[in-house]
Amino acid sequence: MRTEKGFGRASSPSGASTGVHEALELRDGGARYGGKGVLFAVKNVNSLISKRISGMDVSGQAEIDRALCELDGTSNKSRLGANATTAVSLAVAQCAASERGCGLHSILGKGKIPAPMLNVLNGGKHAGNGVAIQEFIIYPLNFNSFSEALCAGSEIYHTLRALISKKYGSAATGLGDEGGFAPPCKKTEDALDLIEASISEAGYQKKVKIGIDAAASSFFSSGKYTVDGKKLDAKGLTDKYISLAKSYPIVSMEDPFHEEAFEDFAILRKKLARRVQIVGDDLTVTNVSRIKKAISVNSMSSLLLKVNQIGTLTESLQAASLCQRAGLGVVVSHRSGETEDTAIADIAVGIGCGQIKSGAPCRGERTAKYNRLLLIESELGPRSFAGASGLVL
Ligand code: 2PG
Ligand code: MG
Repeated sequence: MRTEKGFGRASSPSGASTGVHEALELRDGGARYGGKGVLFAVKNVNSLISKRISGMDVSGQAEIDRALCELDGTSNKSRLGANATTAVSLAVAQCAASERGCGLHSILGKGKIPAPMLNVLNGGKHAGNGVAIQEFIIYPLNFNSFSEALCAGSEIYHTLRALISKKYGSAATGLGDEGGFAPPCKKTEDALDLIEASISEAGYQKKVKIGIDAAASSFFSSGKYTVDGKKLDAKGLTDKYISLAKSYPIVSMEDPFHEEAFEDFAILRKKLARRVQIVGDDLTVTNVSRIKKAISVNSMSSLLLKVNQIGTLTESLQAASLCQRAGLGVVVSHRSGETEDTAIADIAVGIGCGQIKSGAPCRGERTAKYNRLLLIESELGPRSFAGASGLVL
């Protein structure tokens, strides 16, 4: 995106474990790139979208995003592709910031640096290890600055690598999609034991907590959840989560049930009230109407926010502010298929939500976001670190 005084560049990520209600990511099909090409989406940017928004003022993000939605005309961006609209929408925001000579975060608002949620052990659709739970997250929140929190996260990550190598052999230290290790753990508890041991071996027991993203739709079929070799109904899985929360310092659970299970989310949320944050991702897909339902049923304490689930920055900001007005938290998130784009770091700072999920402290597309946050912290100062304040229990 170019204007007389500004320049903005952005790209759209992709998810392996997408919610069925997400906006459509337009792929070409056919043989090229195994069907995953994006020539149609690119053509939409260069023709339809370009024609519609050329000449508009980049400081009017909401008007441009409205124009994108109208031009698309569908409920799920299936005409233009949410990958096309996401990249354009974020490029507009970057261009507006560049016109004003400042970082994207400062045109969005508050300036609070989020605590990082680092996915250090991968399972589910992000790994081939047979572990049902998709993400095991370390959450360094009791620190005075983002840089100290990230340093602790990195030390724990490398301690974990050594423990995995000792237990399963060095061949088991290969990485999953989000840069976390993907060892062949037999049970959920094996993964949590390793993580708990690496936190304490690195010396951070009091300062670092644990989170999980079950992404439970991926192991749900015919009314049952297949976890650790057992088939559980919602009640059985609820009991399992409660027992895990008793045994480990878990403070956050994302998508504990499948993507239509608003009521089961609400039951777990009530049972773990004031102890564990319940996060909606596939459940709510950054979509205001699904979020309204989740709020009315009391399904979640926080929203997982992914711009490409809905397709424009404005709609994502609306989703965040709906949650914040309702007293819910927000976790800004990367996708398993990421690019080097760093806009989500700025969005998390700008909306002041206090929590960001960007994978392990490893692989360039993950560290790009954490490095961007280090840079923002050097601008805003360590006192702008949110610490534990973003966590909504
Ligand atoms: C999730 C995300 C990101 P994916 O489920 O929260 O961690 O994974 O991009 O595969 O949906
Ligand atoms: Mg998720």
